[in-house]
Amino acid sequence: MEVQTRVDVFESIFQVFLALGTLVGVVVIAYTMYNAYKYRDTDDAETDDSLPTLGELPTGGKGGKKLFLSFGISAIIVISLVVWTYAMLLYVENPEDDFDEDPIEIDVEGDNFAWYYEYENGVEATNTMNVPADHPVAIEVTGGDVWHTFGVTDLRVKADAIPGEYDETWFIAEEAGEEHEVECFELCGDQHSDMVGSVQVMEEDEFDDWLDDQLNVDITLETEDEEPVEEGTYEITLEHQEEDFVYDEDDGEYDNGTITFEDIEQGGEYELTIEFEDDEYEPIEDSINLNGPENISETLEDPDAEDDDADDEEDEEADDEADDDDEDGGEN
Ligand SMILES: [Cu+2]
Repeated sequence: MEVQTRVDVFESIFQVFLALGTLVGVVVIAYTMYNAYKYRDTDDAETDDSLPTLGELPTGGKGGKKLFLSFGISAIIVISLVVWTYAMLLYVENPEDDFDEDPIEIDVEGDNFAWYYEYENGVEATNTMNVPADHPVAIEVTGGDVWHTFGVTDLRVKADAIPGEYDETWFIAEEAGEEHEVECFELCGDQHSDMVGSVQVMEEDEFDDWLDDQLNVDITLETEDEEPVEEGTYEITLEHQEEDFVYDEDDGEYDNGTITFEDIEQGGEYELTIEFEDDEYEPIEDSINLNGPENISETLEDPDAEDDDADDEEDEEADDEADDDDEDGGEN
């Protein structure tokens, strides 16, 4: 069975109710008009026995059969509608068993009039959410400051974004290349109406490439004179702080002073260490937060030049003091 999207579900509920409502309306209005015409005022009213008169009890009920039949049919229609609609809504609430592929999961946070998204691999995005076409997307929505509501009318998505609470919902965007507007559906402050974003639908391959490309790191190494470091070898390690992901390289060589990691699978907080052959430079230890393409630049220090550094720092402090004096002078 073809997986139904939220749009399909709500569309069919709407169509069925519209069709039945129209049918009942047409029957009731037509029968009313028919009787109004049939019993219209003509001049021979006094002589016509078939006209109803005031206070006359209805006849021809066939011992309640007519009444029973009309109530019965109404009850069957109403109960079927309730059962069918309820089944459709149960599917909307809990569709996972019907999906033929695992949904991609995205955490959504509404905060300070903007929307923040985080994908399973730790990639983060703001306001624009990229999703693959024709693939279920499961979202978990929360709020950072006040009550917001994540809403995408085109996709029939509406989920409260409340601090400390997590509202789960899902959607399927069918057409690649389409863009659906995200709005805040909860009056949340003076920039409420600017709290907009979009859902960008991509081909599945395109989406996978995009997501992989988000975790590229370029590390540029420079000397203190801001010259790129081109020679020598190094050992580099990127280690995830919470999970078991380690990326490393021994005997690495620079490409234009840059070290590139392209195959990182998980974003998050990493500890970066670089050691240089023969202690040519001071080892580097840094922590970096990876949640998108990252360009990091590290300045290498010559271990023999430590004394010079100390002098430099003193010089800088002296400069700062001189600057402060200037500013004070300016204000007065
Ligand atoms: Cu809001």
